[in-house]
Amino acid sequence: MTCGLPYASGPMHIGHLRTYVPADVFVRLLKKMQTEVVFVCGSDTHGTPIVTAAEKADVSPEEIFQKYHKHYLETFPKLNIAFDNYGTTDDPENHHRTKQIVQVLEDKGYIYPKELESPYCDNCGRSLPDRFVRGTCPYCGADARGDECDQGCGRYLEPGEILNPRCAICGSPTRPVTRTHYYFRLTDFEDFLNDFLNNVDGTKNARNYALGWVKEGLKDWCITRDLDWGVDFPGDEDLTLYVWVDAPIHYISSTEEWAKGTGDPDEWEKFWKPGDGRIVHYIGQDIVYHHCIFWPSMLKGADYNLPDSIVASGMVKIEGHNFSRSRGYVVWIEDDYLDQGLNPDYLRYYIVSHSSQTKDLDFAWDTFRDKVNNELVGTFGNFVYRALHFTNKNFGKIPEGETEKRVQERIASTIGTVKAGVNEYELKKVTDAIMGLATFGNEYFQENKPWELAREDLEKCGDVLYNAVAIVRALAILIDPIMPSVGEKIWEQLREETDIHGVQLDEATSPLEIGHKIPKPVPVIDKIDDDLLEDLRASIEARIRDAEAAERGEKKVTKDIIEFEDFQKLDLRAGKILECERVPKTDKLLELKVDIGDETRTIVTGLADQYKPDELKGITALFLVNLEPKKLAGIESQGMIIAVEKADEEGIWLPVTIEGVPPGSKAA
Ligand code: B3M
Ligand code: ZN
Repeated sequence: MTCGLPYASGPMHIGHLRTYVPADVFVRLLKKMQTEVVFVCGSDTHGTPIVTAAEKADVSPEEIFQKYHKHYLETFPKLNIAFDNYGTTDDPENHHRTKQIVQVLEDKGYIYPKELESPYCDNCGRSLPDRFVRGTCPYCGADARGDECDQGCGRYLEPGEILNPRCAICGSPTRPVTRTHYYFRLTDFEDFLNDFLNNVDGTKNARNYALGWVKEGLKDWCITRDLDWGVDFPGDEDLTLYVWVDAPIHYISSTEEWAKGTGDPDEWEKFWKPGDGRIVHYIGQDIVYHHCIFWPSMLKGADYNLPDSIVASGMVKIEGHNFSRSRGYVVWIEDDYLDQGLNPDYLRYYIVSHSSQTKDLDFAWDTFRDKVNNELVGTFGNFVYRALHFTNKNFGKIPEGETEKRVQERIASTIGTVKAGVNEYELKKVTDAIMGLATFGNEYFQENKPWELAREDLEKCGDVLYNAVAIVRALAILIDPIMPSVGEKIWEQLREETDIHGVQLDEATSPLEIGHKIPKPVPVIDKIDDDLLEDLRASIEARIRDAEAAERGEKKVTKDIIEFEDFQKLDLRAGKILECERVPKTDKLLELKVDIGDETRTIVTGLADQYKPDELKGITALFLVNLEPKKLAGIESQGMIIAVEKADEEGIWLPVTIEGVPPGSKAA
């Protein structure tokens, strides 16, 4: 069982969880259905997504991926997402496995060299693979990135295919350069893919899109890039492999890493070498092409086991809008959710219960509150609490009783529906069935009125509560894969001694142990506080407003919060301008000699269009004196004058003057 690998180039957001949460729930359910599962994933560390992020942050690709790899490694467990192995595509195992597979493909004649004309930016002095280039999609006309029509039809684009290419970094038009690249004979696999796709299990969206692409006709696939960062192409050390070659191969090498930990390093083969092992891929809808076209062909060509199922999840919307980091329609898992003290299991429940696997998932904070407060607290938590509370109050233990036929049948049919949901990769069916059982429990309780029976017929009361506790116990087992912390809490209140995560679904129909102690219960789910919800909504609204303003070219209303410690790093001082002269051959620059107390600094400022040198000479103003020195028109500026831009007159700057203060006086 695998999940699409997150690029280790930015923090986790709700878009990631659209795949990881259902996948984790699915694994936990399979484990409760007597299936041996190994769940692997890892950070995607190669390709232009990492290189562009590293350049933006002015660090090495290694530094950026290590930072975010650590973030993912630490954050998944906080969401109760439990991989059996989580590595990186830069691990030695992955370099090794990738080279092995490419070598086999090469030996079998599936790889050949061909001249490719691809864009080069003279301004940046580099060739422009994948995300380094933008242009027009040749299929739908939308603005697209080099290897993917990300804003239009979503198609994978081959290098050289994009029209009107421009450099994504500096915007310059590009020049075509020719170089030998290496191609994978994808066209040899058309018949195979037709057959494979017609038989692969999983969701229809994956299969049908992919069949459509095969029908349109495939092109051979360029698998090398003119990029320093990645897995070296074995045939030409100046080239690296396209990230989509080594990324899915990590599914295999991550399983190898897992196998090493089990003490039997060959264990991975039982999944990946042809045999009885079944491979299930959970992916986002935007990477169907890579998983349904490239990947099975590579596996087939190199004699590995083929995927049994490909499950593609729909995309995420935020408050009704398409998910977009740049437009502010995003929920960051750490800042917006975990750091707010919200229980990860409530988000897990939202994701799997709100919409079906292949549909878009709309996340809205109001819906979140309603789902938690009504479904989880009102229906589920309320029943569990009432059943345990009445049992504890009247008996303190599980009373004499027997499961009624209709209760037994209802629990059994719920288990049946849950299993059907698993087989159909439709977890909404699973949560609907579980909530249905909780509703049944509430109705059973209301009908039988144990609070009246407690006075009138204690034996009958015991019988009813026995049945109610049987439903509670079943609910604990069933909810555990979706909300592990809630399953654990109920288990604890039932004073069960086993580990609930190991309990099989079928055990939900076992008879109860009469006389087993039932302590005073505590609610297993907490309501979402209205004030917190207001804060969350307000923060997302502010983010969207800022993003809209930025799009219109306006400045943010307020800037991001900085730590006090960061503020303290600023050395702000009164400085007296001793000399002031125009910098020759420039329109705006003035060169100042500034007395800052213990020394005289040269500071260059861009105020010449507003002040004559004489107007500034002699004044005392506020200066930042520990700013990194910077050369302006050949003169090193060793600080910055602080000035304010008038709110009503754009471009009019007034130095912050502090007359009468001795130079060197510090501001804080
Ligand atoms: N790293 C992330 C994405 O395109 C990409 C997935 C790789 S899965 C082998 O969603
Ligand atoms: Zn397109």
